[in-house]
Amino acid sequence: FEWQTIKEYEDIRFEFLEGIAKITINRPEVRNAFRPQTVNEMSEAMDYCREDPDVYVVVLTGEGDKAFCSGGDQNVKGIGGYVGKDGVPRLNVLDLQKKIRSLPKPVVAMVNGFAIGGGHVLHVVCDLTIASENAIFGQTGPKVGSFDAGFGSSYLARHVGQKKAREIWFLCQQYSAKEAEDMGMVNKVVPLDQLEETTVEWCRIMMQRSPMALRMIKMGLNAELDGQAGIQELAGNATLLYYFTEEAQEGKNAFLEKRAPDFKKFPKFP
Ligand code: 2NE
Repeated sequence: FEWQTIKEYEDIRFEFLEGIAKITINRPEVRNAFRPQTVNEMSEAMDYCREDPDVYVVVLTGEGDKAFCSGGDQNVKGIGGYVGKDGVPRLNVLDLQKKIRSLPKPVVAMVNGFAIGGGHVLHVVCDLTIASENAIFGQTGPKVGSFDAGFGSSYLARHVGQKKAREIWFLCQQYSAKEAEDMGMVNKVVPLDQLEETTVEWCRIMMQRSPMALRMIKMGLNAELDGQAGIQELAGNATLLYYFTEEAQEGKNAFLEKRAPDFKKFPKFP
């Protein structure tokens, strides 16, 4: 595939192909672990994907054939979080998780190797996961002095069930792609040399579907789990659709024309 660079970054590659934006964590020397800068760059790329009408689907992956992402970069873990160039400890990956979840377009994790720790959580929060046969999944938090009791646990439990989620976190063992698929946290497993081809094929299929329908389904599935924040997002999308109606336009026009609105003429569906 001939991916075109959207923007040059230090820690990630950000590329485009036929409506698909691909974000590749590009730190293979640390198994694609993220530092605050990596997360900031991914966040900016996600914002671009949200705003650009030419982007239909986002793919998240890691450079090389060894790792998708190995979580937070332990070399820069300070007290209170991961320390960036500004010297401030942060856990800014939590904001990125929320961005992936609320992006009104499908996000696909293309897992090409280890998805471990915070890297495992990143695939969990993506809408779909396609993995290569060599991919390995797992949590390490309780082994290395960390944990993610947010999406990394509760949303994971929605995929694999409470017992398995507790096993994954309490034992910190590694699981093959096949085991991850059997548990329900991976959609499809393919040989490594077919990973990108399959991912692009799935993206092309989704791009033939109605973007608004996919958007509403994503928001509805989120809303069931996300409480008031989830309802707020689903409601925002309902408002967006309402603005398309003549009924909504009548309200605004009446205000601007300094007259009483006439809502009686609009149909009331059963
Ligand atoms: C990923 C894994 C299983 C790979 O193992 P292997 O045997 O294939 O590679 P190796 O030799 O362990 O790693 C290769 C190089 O990458 C570095 C290693 O230190 C090593 O460096 P050199 O010895 O070649 O210099 N590396 C790998 N992962 C790194 C990391 N996360 N940070 C810094 N350097 C890393 C194996 O490497 C592994 O288990 N890695 C650690 C996974 C881990 O514990 N991640 C942090 C979990 S906590 C977290 O991510 C988190 C959270 O819990 C809550 C909020 C936010 C983040």
